[in-house]
Amino acid sequence: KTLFLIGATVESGQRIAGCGMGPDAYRAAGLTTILRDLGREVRDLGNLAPAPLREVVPVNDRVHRMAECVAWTEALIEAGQQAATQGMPIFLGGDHSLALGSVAAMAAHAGREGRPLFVLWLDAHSDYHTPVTSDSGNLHGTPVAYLTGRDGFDGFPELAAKVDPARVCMIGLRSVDTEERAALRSSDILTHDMRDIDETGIVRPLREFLERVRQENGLLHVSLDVDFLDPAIAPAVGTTVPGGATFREAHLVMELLHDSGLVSSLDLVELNPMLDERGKTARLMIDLTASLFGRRVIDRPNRPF
Ligand code: DIR
Ligand code: MN
Ligand code: MN
Ligand code: MN
Repeated sequence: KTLFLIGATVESGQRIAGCGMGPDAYRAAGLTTILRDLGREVRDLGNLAPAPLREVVPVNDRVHRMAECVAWTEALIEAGQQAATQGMPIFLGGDHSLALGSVAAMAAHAGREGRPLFVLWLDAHSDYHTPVTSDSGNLHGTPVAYLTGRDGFDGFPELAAKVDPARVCMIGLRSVDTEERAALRSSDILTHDMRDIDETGIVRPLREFLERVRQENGLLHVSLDVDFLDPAIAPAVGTTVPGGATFREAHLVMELLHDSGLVSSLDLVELNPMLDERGKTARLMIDLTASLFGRRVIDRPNRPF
C-alpha cells in the first residue's frame, strides 16, 4: 500500500508555540527516505490547510481556540478519508487535537468497509476529557472522548462512525486527571499505566490487544504521542512526564505492530521542534516509524504473535 504523508501544522489544541513545525521536522529528519529505503511507495501530500473558520460557541470560556480546532478537524476528516481509500495515511502533527480528525476519518473509512476500527493510544495521558470537564481548556486532551461519542462536543463535526470504547487500548499512562480517571473507570477502554508495563512488560498487553484486532478483522489506528516516550530520550514535547517508555520498549511496540500486519493508519503527534535537542526527538520518532514499517536488524521468521 502507498503511504500518504499528511502534514497538519495544528497547534491550537494547546498553548505552547512550535508544534506546527512538526511536519517539516519529520521531513527534515528524512521520513520519506527512510520509508522508501524500506521498499515502500511514499506520497507526501504536503501540509493541509484548515477548513474556513466558522463561528462556534464554546461550552465554557476555558476552552482554547475551539474554532481553529474544529476547522482542522473538518479538513483532516476529509483528507484522511480520501487517503485511506487509496493507501495508508500517516498523519504528521501538530498537537494531539489532530486525532479528533484523523481517527474520525479512519472510523468513517472502517465503517464504509464494514470493519471495526481499533485504536492504540500510546501516550502519557488518556486524552479523555470533554470540553466540559477539561480544566486546562486544551483540546489536545480530548480526542478519545470525542471519538468514542462522549457528550460535550457541540459545535464539532458529527461523527460518521463512533469508535467502540472496548476497541481502544491505552498504553503508557502516567498522567490522568481526576475527571478522566472517573470517566475511564466507567468505560470499557483498556488502560495500561506504566506500572502495568513495569510488572508485566509491554509485550503482553499489546499482544492481547492485537489478537483481538485480528479476531475481529479490524482496522488498527495507532496514535503515537511523543510524551509516550521517556523525556530523557524524547525531550521535544510541551507536556513531558517522567517515567515513560524506554527506547527499547518503544521500538519493540513498533516491531510487534509491524509483524502483526494489522496497522492501517498512524498519527505522529506533539513533536515541538522548538524544544528539541539538535533534532534528537524528531529522529527517534522517524526511527520508530521505520520499525513500524519493517526495519529490523537481522532476518527472523515472521511469527506474528
Ligand atoms: C491534560 C494534559 N490532561 C489536559 N493533556 C495532554 O490539558 O487536559 N497532553 N494531553 O498530551
Ligand atoms: Mn496526547
Ligand atoms: Mn500526552
Ligand atoms: Mn483536568
